[in-house]
Amino acid sequence: MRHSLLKCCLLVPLLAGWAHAVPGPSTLIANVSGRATVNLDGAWRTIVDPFDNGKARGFFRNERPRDKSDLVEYSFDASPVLNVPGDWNTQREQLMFYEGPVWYRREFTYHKRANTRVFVYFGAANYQTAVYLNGEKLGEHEGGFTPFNFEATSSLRDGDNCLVVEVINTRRADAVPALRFDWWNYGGITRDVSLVEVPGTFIQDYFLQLERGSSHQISGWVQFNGPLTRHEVTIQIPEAGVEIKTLTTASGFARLGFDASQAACGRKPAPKCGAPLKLWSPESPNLYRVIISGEGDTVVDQIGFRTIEVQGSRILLNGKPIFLRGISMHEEAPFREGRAFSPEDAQTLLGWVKDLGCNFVRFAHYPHNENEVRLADRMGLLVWSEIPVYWDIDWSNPATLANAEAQLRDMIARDHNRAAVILWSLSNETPVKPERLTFLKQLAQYAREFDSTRLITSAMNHVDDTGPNERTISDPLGEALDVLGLNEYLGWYGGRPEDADQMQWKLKWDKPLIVSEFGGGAPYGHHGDADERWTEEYQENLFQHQLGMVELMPNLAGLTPWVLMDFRSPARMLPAVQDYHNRKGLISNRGQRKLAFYTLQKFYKKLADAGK
Ligand code: GCB
Repeated sequence: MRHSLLKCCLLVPLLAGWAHAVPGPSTLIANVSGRATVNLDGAWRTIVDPFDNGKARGFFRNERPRDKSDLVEYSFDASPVLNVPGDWNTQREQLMFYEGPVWYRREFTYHKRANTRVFVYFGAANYQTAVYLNGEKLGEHEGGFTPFNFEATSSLRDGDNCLVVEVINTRRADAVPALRFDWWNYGGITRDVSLVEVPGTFIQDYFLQLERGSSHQISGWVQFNGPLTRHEVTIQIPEAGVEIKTLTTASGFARLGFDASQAACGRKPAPKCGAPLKLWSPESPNLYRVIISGEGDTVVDQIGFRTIEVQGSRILLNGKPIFLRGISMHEEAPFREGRAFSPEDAQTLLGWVKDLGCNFVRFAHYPHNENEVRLADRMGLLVWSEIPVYWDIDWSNPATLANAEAQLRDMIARDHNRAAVILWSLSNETPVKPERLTFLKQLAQYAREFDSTRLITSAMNHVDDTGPNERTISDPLGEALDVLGLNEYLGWYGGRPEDADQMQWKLKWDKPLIVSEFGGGAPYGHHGDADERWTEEYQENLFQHQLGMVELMPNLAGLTPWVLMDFRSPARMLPAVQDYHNRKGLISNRGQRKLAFYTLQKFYKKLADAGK
């Protein structure tokens, strides 16, 4: 669990030569939407700075000429605005292909309050961010899809304040992801920004989940932040009759463990004594109101309780085998294009996932915004969540490993109380070589230390041809995973769709298998013969043959075909067909459903009717 990792991170620098690059424990404040916040979204003044002059020239000071002879060679006041949240690429035509630094400025009025600490919280900014408040640097963050926060208490003024943020989306060989990936490199402050107000000592994070295999034993922890003394902490789950009190250690950490069905027993009155927990599942996504309080701070969350395990080739949800009827999706905005960020975007996208007949969704290829995960919790959609360790990256670089670990840590820290999330994915289509295996095994170990309750997976694409029409999944990474993910594009990147009818599959491990990708591209409305590339008929035919094949694959526990909706990609240049879009969506970026949508919908209905 995370706490043991806190200790191990402190020790690691002494033990390993590269350890200077290992990040410390997450500093994220959990459940920001459940706190007092001041929203800073809206129109921010912006300066596009392709040569990164702003650092040396002190843009973070937001200067104005003091008199008419003064030289100040920039002006936020006179510069155009960009909306936050939002990528810059789709807000200004000139910025569609831009990769580089952009400076953002937001002025706001704030009235300071006694005994209140204030943090500035970013849902995400792609990719590298530096944050300055009233000319003082609060901190830097790397990684385009995970949240971060910096304490602002001592730099905040009572009255007028000025927040300046530099965001750089330049790709780098040592970054995560690195130089090549098949999605648009949307830059900017892509998710909400807020000030979070908390008491001097506050509940920074908590983790409450059913123990693996138990329908009633809840375990976890609470971590306070503030002057280090022992605190009393109270956990209440009123609808389950739970009220537990415990003391933290001197470092503000409390480990929890209680039997939820027995928690009310011994109290008077005790109407819930012995009552089983109403477990969370896709059929009944039951969320409990959970109240955590101590030292004058209170946080309220909605938490579902369920177990997720592997038994041989099967995935068990609440002790029963489940087949994951899923789809992969990008965080791409429906209808308007660009990065999705809002509750409305989430409602549209996950509404389509539900219409397909899914009980599962793969958030590819990076952690998606919290609105999506929270909605999945309420809708009863199981989630695969992934970090952007994608294709080839700088496997031997300790800083790259530390970066991937920090993204993994913060993805888990943000969502570890969401019942919907059952799988943490470490990587997508990474090449088989020893340094990559060492890297990913290390990440697998970290993931299990951060969260021992969920399953670990990766989308692999390495297969061996082990006979005529026989392929074996034998990537050595499989050994480190709980669930194997396979991306295979038979009928699109090699062979014909009909070849799937003869193909036999073998696995090196007796573990559950999710076919995490297959598909083919077709712009909506482009019709022709089933053997004509880029037609809806080709895509439909490919899905028909793929579904026939995967149904017979050994250990098949789920599917997430590629992909829910068309998305922008710099790698997809074919004029009139792609126009810089990956067209493998079952739905176009304008919301039109292609023929293959109905093929998959019919297949999932058949499975659901058969009780799968
Ligand atoms: C893949 C990748 C995905 C691509 C997709 C494609 O294997 O995982 O990111 O977009 O194939 O369309 O080729």
